[in-house]
Amino acid sequence: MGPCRKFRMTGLRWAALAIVTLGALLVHAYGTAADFTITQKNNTFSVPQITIKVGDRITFVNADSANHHVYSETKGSEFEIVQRPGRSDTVRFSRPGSVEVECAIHPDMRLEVQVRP
Ligand SMILES: [Cu+2]
Repeated sequence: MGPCRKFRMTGLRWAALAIVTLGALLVHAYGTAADFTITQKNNTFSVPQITIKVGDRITFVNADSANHHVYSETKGSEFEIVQRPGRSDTVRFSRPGSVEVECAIHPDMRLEVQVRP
């Protein structure tokens, strides 16, 4: 019983250590995501360019009195949001690279999202 019990305890400790380490890695990988806000006002994005990291989120706010239709056709980062006035929607960017964001209603509206690895 002696050696066997000792072995089991050691195994449990290793398991506990592994769980704690895994948890720390998960927090590092997913817990540091940042949130950004891009407002659409006067048919313009509040900034023409923004740099974020993989996993970060951008909340698009429609502060105009007309609809906006925000979308991206960048491969791997496609999304589409039809927004009534006052609406806000959040998009998570999970692929590194440059993402072109436009509005289907207002062709002059352009936003470049640089997603860093
Ligand atoms: Cu628009």
